[in-house]
Amino acid sequence: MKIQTITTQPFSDQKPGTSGLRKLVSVFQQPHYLENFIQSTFDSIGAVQGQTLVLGGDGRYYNRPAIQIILKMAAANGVGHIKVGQGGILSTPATSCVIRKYNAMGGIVLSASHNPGGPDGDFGVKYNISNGGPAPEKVTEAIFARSKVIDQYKLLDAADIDLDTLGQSKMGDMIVEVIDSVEDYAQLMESLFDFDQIRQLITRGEFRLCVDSMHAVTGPYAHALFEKRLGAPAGTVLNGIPLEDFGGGHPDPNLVYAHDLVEILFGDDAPDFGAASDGDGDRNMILGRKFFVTPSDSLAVLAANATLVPGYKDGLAGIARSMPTSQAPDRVAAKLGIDCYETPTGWKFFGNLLDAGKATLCGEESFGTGSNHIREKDGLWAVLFWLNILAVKQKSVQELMQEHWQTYGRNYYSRHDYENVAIDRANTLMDQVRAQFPTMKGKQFGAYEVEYADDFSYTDPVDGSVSKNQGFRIGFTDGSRIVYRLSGTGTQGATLRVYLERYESDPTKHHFDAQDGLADLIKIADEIAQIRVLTGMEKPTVIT
Ligand code: VG1
Ligand code: CO
Repeated sequence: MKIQTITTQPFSDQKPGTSGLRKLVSVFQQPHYLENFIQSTFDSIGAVQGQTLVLGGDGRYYNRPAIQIILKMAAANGVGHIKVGQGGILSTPATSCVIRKYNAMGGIVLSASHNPGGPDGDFGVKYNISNGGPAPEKVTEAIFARSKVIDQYKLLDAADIDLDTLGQSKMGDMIVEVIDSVEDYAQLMESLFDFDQIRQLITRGEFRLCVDSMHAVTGPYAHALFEKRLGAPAGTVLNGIPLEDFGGGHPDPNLVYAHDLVEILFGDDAPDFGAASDGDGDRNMILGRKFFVTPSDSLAVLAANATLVPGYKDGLAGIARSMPTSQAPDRVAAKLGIDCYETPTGWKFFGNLLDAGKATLCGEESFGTGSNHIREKDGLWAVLFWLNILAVKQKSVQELMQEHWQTYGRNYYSRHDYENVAIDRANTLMDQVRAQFPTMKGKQFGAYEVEYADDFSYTDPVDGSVSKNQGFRIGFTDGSRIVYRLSGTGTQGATLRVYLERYESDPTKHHFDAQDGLADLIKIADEIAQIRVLTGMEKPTVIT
């Protein structure tokens, strides 16, 4: 078999965002586009010769052709062994699990996560390092730098691999091993949670659950875990077959896009528990009967009850949350006497804290929760964690949440997204907010007085690396906050994210809908940033 060296020209737009490189499928399908990015990756991660890599994706359109191309490039670049998920399927958390379990050098995940798929949808590529986590900024910057000057890539002239049959074969000198997509991950879950106790809860007939895989990657995992290993009735998993276009849906587990599940959980005769996950399986939404759990609260509840779960029975070293995530977990950390770290948005910033043993649980407001069991957020792990706690406590989701608020107070929280805003308008808006920083302190907005206004910058406590420009924070003297950020995962126009948070200690005021509880701050956010005027939008496109 012959190694071809193919001449190419750089593309200028291969800068990875919050989580890998995401573009329209049609962009990735341009000649040399995917190849350039993959070769830039191989050129930037250190010697790959003889190394083991993990490869898989969320099953979206272009997953299989991309895998065949990457296999041929890996073989041509001298990779020794590739573990690829059967049918090209590996969820993001499963990839992280496999990298760690087999001491691989790293892995490539083909996913644009919660972005829509299909020929007109998005595709994405992210590289994970040997700890199983997303490549840190110094690696993604090196890949981008390389992509700007690349002039050739290597490809083995070989036949496609059969991705559907388990087992090993050879491509040139490289071993290609098609692995069961679920097994390693399911074993890890069994090692962390009390499956017997969860099984008792969900098979005794009084407790019903419903898990929506949104026709994305978690289908096979959810079937294997909930229906096979835990004995939930067939039909517990909805939309459990991964489809290349996610059935035309938007695989984003929130109240807007997971509407099938929301209808069931808020309908008559609703089950006790509902959960959904995203395209690549790293996000989760938790619902009780007619009850929604805010992701920030979910992290706080898991932290407060962690010792009830076998994998965490010895307690937590610390908690980490992304900056825009509510401060509900901070209150739990304070009570437990452990540190709570505040990082920029994106899971890559948790890696060092987890590796250094400073944090055990991590979370983001964007429906992401995880722990030191892997180095990615993990949707089904969060669902199992909740079920394990409910099985021990014998309480409903709503009771558990309300008791939590009684103990810690409630952090009213919401995120308002304005999608597909013209990029220059979004930049103008951000510039105008930034221009107000010097005169903000002490300013009064209704009952709220500004305590600080800044552009969040993070110094990693482990390696000292500094990440600047991570979002604007306006903090008020009562602890309330408004945060403005532009998304780093969208592929069309700009997405403005406005994060709103207010703390309420009085238990008689914990029952409001979040939008009502935050009404004043929502107005102030518009007053400061002139959102309606500058975006031309009367209201957000998505509220979570
Ligand atoms: C969004 C979320 C962020 C998350 C990222 C990747 O990023 O806000 O919290 O880590 O998506 O999640 P942004 O830059 O668009 O706000 V996933 O499930 O797409 O890997
Ligand atoms: Co995701």
